[in-house]
Amino acid sequence: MNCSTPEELSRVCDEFCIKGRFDSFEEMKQGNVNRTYKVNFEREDGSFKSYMVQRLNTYVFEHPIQVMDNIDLVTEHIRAKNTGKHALHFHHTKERNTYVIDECGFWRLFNFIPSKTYDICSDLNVIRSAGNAFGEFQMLLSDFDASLLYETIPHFHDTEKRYESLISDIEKDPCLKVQSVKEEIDWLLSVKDQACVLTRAYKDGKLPLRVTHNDTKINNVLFDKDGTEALVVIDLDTVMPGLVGNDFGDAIRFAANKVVEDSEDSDKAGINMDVFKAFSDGFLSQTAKTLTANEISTLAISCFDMSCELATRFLDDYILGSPYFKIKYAEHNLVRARCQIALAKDMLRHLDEMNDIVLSYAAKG
Ligand code: GN1
Ligand code: MG
Repeated sequence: MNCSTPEELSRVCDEFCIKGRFDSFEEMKQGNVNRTYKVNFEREDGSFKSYMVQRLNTYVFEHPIQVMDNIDLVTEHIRAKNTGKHALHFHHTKERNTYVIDECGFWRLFNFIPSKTYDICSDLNVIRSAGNAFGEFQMLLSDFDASLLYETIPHFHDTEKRYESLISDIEKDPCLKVQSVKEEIDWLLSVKDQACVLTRAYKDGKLPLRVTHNDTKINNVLFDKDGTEALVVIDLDTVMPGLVGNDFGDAIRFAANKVVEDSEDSDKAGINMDVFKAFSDGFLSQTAKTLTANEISTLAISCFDMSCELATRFLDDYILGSPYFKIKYAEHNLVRARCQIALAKDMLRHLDEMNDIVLSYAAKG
């Protein structure tokens, strides 16, 4: 059934009691798991208002109501702090639910915020602001009771478990792809110990759990229309207990890569050290005071670890026939994996330099 039709979207908006005439919609292509649409309504006074309608991927999020419960609690906590910043506003149905379930799946709706987002950006002020926004987000939740949160995707950033899944799927090889990706597999397995440093340090009791965002791609920060001021951190589906290195490392592997995440030019992938510096500056200006020495010492390696984790996930999904990440063509996940591997290799070459930068900004913060 085609769920990307004006009729279906208009029906969903109706359930959320949106007033006015459904005018038009467009699908937003950024996310790799959920489907997102901007819908435009004409109100009685002739003005237009837009909303974001999202169909949650229930293959990825098996308990979508728990996802919404988490978001409710987290946004409420942030709103109560009256930072004067934007907050995500989810609409309710007549039954006071923040979701609608129909034949197409699980829907939610939130206000559209006129804004600009970046997939890749060389403006260091923007990067610093993004670092600041993710650091601030974590600080706003530093007094939030983590035991109230569901673990929406168990073991989400457990890199060891991600490796275990890859290894077990290599053995099954359901789509007969393994032979063709031997080089990628061999490299990922050869760096397994280093890729799991962050996960191991946590399991050995050396790192505290915090409430983290867990999906800190720079396009999850909305900037104002000029593109300079960070307005709000979005995509709260994976807010869960986690490690500071998960947020820092994930942000760097996305924002500081010289090419986009799914670039076919993987030989051009690598870490842009200016972006690394600017993001570290912003992030640590917010968080340094609260971080332990162990946490600080794992930030640089966390970038390598998160790049390997994502490479493992993309490659695993490719081996399974891509049931998880949205793909635009058959080899898309393999291309993504190769790009993360090339980035990770370059990070290894810069690891000492990255560590020094982290230490210097941590000392300033
Ligand atoms: C997914 O859909 P999106 O872009 O928000 C994924 C992240 C990955 C990212 C890679 C729930 O995020 O973990 O880092 O793709 N989200 C989930 O681009 O798996
Ligand atoms: Mg996400």
